[in-house]
Amino acid sequence: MLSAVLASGSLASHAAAPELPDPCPRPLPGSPVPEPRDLRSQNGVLDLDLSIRSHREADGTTRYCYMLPDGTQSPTLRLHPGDLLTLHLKNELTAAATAALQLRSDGRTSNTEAICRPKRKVSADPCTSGLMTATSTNLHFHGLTVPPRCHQDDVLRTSIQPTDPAFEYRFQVPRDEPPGLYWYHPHIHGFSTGQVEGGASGAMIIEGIERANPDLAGLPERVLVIRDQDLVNPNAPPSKSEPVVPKMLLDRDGDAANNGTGFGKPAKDLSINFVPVPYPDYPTATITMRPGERQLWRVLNASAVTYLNLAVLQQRAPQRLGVVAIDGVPIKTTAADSTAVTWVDHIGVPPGARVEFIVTGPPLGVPGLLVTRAVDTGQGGENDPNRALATLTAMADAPEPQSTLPASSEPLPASTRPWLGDVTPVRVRRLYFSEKLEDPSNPNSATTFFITVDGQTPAAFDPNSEVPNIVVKQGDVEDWIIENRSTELHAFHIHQLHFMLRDWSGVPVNEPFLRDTVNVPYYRANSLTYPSVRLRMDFRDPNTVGTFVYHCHLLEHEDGGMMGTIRVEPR
Ligand SMILES: [Cu+2]
Repeated sequence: MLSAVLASGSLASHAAAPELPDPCPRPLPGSPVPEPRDLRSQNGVLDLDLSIRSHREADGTTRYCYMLPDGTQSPTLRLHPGDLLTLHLKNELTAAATAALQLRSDGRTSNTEAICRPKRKVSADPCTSGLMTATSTNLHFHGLTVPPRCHQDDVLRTSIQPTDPAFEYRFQVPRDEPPGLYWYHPHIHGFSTGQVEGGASGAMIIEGIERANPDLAGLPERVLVIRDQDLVNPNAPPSKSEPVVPKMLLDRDGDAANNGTGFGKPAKDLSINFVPVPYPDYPTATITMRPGERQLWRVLNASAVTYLNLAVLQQRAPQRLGVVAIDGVPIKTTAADSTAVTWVDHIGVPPGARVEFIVTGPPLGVPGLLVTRAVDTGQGGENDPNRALATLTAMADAPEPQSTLPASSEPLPASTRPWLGDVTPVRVRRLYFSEKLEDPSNPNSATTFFITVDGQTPAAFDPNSEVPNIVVKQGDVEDWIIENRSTELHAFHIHQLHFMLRDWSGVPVNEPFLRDTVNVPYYRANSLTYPSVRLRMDFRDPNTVGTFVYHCHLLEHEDGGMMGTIRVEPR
């Protein structure tokens, strides 16, 4: 090193400080879709060190990166049911970078919550401090039925500061956890949007989906994480190839509002495995496949606020997608119907949700396209227009994805509990989503977001409250009817458990799989009733004992108060 310096001349000639390498490097638009690194459990244990870093970009946005010690970002954590996860999370967030959360270069705040400090005694203990600042962080393991306790999956009190040593997460994946796609992300109330939009998220796979569905044995598998982020070109007009749309309005969160046409400026840009696909021209990322090859695509919508409606096109014609699992839970098979594949030509994925489906590679010379179709989020919702994400190109020598499902294995043991749909609920509860403008005459004034148990007074989530909104006995199964009294779509999510969608606005659906996140349709000003979903909630698992949260998975709404607490008491 010294000889290199001497050879290049005098040290005094280095006037400017050397450029530091970008601590959160990301691929360029149009890049091949990279696969996240797989970290697999060995002998029943997956042990890793992970750091979270922040980096302020020239445009004023802040990136958040989960990093392994070697600089790999957002690895996929792969464990089998019954395996132990030990994860040491080091908070390396910097105040200078996160200051960008408060004010962007275009003058808008990208995270409207001020720094909140709980009134109760502040403790330095990361298990109890509950601190909510832009440099606080923690982890939620979305979808897993792991106890809501510190070091496992608690987000109400657990808060790790940059001054803390690496914090250990340590839990066993339940032996009966359904095999499928789960994920991890930070969950500090008031700051979830900024951290998740900045890129703090990663996939988790509970192995063995081919044991639930033998049709999948031997298939190459590809993990696709779709994230959203602030617009790269916020002031650009829409592409000339698009139909002309009404003048852009902003919604209550300051994002481009739904204009009802399926076109125009989106609320957020999307990326696919961190390859950005920015408005207005949507330069696609690229995926190569062998012609006609079947692959299992495991798709996570890790967006903070963007709904997806995925389709694969060939020459504009939608291709059949064989859906095998939603939210980590394989579609239920019975003896009479052993091939649990539901064929669709598009599939909706709310923020936080996952979908796993079989895709067939296009023939040689026929280009394919992965797109998200427009989602009608309601008059008060964000604009989620039609846009392309990735081109699919058939190549005879395309490299295979890095992971392939085992060619054969033992079928999963039958569940020890009756199917949720066959259990009679012990009670019915009613909840509703609603919003309140600070100035009712100004649709752009600040909005408070509520999720309220019917009969209680609507109140934004209060981190200081020790009184849960709902108390349940472990072992019970309940039906929850969740209404939407606002004019925008919301996505109901509850930690620690899955539920079954029974009715969709009064129409029975009785889905043969479970979810942990579901859309609740929006209210139209002229309708006589509020739209609702009816969910069968499963508190039978002893791991659900404790206090945890349910909320809207549009994180701007969650940060804005749309969250409540539930305590599951031991039987
Ligand atoms: Cu919402």
